Amino acid sequence: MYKRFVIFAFLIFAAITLTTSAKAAEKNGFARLDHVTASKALPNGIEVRSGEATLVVTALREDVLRVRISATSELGEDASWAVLDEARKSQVAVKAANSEDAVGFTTAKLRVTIKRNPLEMTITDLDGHVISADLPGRPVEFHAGEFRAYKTSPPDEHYFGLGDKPGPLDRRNEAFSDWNTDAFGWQETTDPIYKSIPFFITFNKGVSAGVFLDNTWRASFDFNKEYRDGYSFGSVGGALDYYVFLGPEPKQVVETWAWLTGKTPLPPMWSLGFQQSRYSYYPEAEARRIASRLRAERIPVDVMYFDIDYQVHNRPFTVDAERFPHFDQLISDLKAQNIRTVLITDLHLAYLPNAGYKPYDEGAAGDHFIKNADGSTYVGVVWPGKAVFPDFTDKSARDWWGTLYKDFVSRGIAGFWNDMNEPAIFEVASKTMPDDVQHRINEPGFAKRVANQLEIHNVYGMENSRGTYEGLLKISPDTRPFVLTRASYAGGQRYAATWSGDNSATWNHLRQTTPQLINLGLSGFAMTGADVGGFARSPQPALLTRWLQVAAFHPIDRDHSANDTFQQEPWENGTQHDVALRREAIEERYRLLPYIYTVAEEMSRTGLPMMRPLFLEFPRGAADGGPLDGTDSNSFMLGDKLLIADSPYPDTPDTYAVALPSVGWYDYWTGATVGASGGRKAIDNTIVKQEEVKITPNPDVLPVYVKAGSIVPEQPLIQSTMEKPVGPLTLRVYPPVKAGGECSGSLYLDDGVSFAFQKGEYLRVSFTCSVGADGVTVKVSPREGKFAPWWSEFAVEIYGAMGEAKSAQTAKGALQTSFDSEHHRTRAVVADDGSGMELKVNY
Ligand code: MIG
Repeated sequence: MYKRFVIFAFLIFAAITLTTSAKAAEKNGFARLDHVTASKALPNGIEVRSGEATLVVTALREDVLRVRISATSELGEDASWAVLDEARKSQVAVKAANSEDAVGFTTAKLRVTIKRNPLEMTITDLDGHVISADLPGRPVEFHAGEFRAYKTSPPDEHYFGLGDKPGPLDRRNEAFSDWNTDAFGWQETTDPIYKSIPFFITFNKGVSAGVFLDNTWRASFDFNKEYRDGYSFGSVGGALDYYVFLGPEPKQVVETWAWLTGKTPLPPMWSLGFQQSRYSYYPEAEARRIASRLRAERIPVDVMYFDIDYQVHNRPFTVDAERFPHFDQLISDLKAQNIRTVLITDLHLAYLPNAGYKPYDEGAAGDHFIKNADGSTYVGVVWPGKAVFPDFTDKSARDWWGTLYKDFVSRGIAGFWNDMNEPAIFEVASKTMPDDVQHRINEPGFAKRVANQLEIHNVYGMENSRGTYEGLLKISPDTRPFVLTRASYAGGQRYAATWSGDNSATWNHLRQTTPQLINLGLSGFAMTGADVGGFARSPQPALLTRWLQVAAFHPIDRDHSANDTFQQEPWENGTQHDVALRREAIEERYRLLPYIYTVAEEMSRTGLPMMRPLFLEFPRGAADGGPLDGTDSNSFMLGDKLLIADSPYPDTPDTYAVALPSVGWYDYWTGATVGASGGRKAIDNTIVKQEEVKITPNPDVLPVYVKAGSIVPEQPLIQSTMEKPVGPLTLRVYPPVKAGGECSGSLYLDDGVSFAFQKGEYLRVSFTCSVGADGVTVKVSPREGKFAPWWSEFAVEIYGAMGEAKSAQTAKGALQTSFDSEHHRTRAVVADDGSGMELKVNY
């Protein structure tokens, strides 16, 4: 009894000692940067001390600043999972600007002023526009590793980004935290969900800036909740390391974000086709039934997905031979039907020692799995039951993971899907790994060390998708990989496309896709989609129809549904009329592929998202200086020419107003001019005032507009990108509404799958048009690049035509034209020999 008491007393003593030392650490970890105690000019910035604490601001470019703050005299390791080395190591010389009250510096574009007492940092452009300013009275504070920075927030400032966090497009009046979470059934108010992208864009009367907190720990953002006139960001650990960069154009901010963290690579063209998925297509006969039905229904499609049930007991990198006795034959038969396959390959490898399961055996032999604090291998329960997890922050584990794809690639699988990589763990309240599991950091540019889950969690999914992407590149160096990931971190666009996870089959979720995919694109992730029709539950026929109509204009168009729902392929659950509308929507996407692919190429070159908010194209489009995309907007742009304007209340028949920037617009379907051009009324629309069209919802027609002054390339209908279109390349010409207005377009094309485009095997053409007193002139530039087109003629369609053209000619002579009064267009077919052409149509 006495002995037991002694042991008990000792345990209590030990516990008290531990808590006291933790308290001491907390006390030591306290710092407040409230006044400048010393400062030192640096060639590329400034170093400031506030007691023990340190603040270093450096200029990476004239318009890009990095701010690093620490509670001590040490800034800590300079490494990043997100920011490219080249960008992080860039620097420009600055000019010190010190006064009695303040220290700071200027670059050619920005001014940094750090008031001495109280310490307050303000960043402005050289005209004095405030880009970022510390909130008075709220200096940066550290408490035992936690920190928070507060900034002023003018009432007319708006915030965008942070990835696909649910809620309205504008982040103002919302607070968020970053902790990658398997959020099945998430709703509009759910936070966090799968991804952590701690980057946002400020927008203030057309002046934009970017703010990026490069912190992988559980970070959080508060916009105007704690302080109506302030926003703040902080984290529970890691470094206070953030970047502030000036637009002023929002497009420049997005491009600079791409400079910092990389661009979405040019995707394989087939990934822009229609994708049919479900949890899950099995057995083999069911997969064949779906493929054949898609073809029989003449629903264009490029991809079918195989979800977890193709595997043996959900063990990644296996194929269930009972369900799929002729798996290889199936893959090649699908290919013969012009359908590629994407396989899910989750990261949780089955814990199966001595069972001949190669991923486990190899991973164990190579010591590639995550460990517990005591050094044993961490085992968590997921789909395969007990599972082990590759240590993706260890380059050798990542490289090994990449080799697991060899077999599937050689069997003809086109793409891979990394799900559950938050990482999701079953049977535990936290839904993820314990905080103290050990991740090895073994990565060029990083100090070799062990980090716990709290630090690595948010970046784990991104490194999983990186392992897949880089592995695929090694296996087939001349094939563009397609990887779809659920979890990621800032910069993850370099490795994978993404989707918004387990949404629901409700009208509100359809509505949510607009702000979610827009914010993802603004956050760097441009190749995105949402489960079309909704994942959880089953859509009403009208919802599935409208969702397929809208998603035809999303970067990724993938119909996917959960295992306990009704079948959700386009022919299911609807009348013949519904099915016809769904088919037409997908067909239109395939006709538009030349434009969509051109937009994708622009994305890969510039970092601009494919799907865009209106304010990105028209930052000064609204009369009050705010973003055009108001809280009740459900509009988005695909590239810079098409505007998709579904109702903000898509389940009601209520008439709604769409704000069209006053540049002139055409109805995509009818060709009629609308809005500011003051022309004819579109079929369903009544012009209310210059900038506004009123739309009465019509289930048959998704409102789509084309910006006046656009030339949009389209192709004849195909059923898959593996088919060559037959016929001319159509150039839809939408003349500017005012004479002398701009009019342009372009086309990019290549083989769609390889990297040959990097060696000149591509084709680029640009188009212009001009409106004169007597007609319209359309010019096509000579072809650039070595890639041979599938067409030999252009079908030029000039919209806005009021009647038959008087004549038409190119340098080679006169041409026949035809007039389509229903679509208000003149059509002429012109041979294309690659040398360019000029067509004049006289009215
Ligand atoms: O726990 O693989 O978000 O798209 O169909 C569910 C089955 C696991 C979640 C994914 C979903 C996928 C499903 N997965």
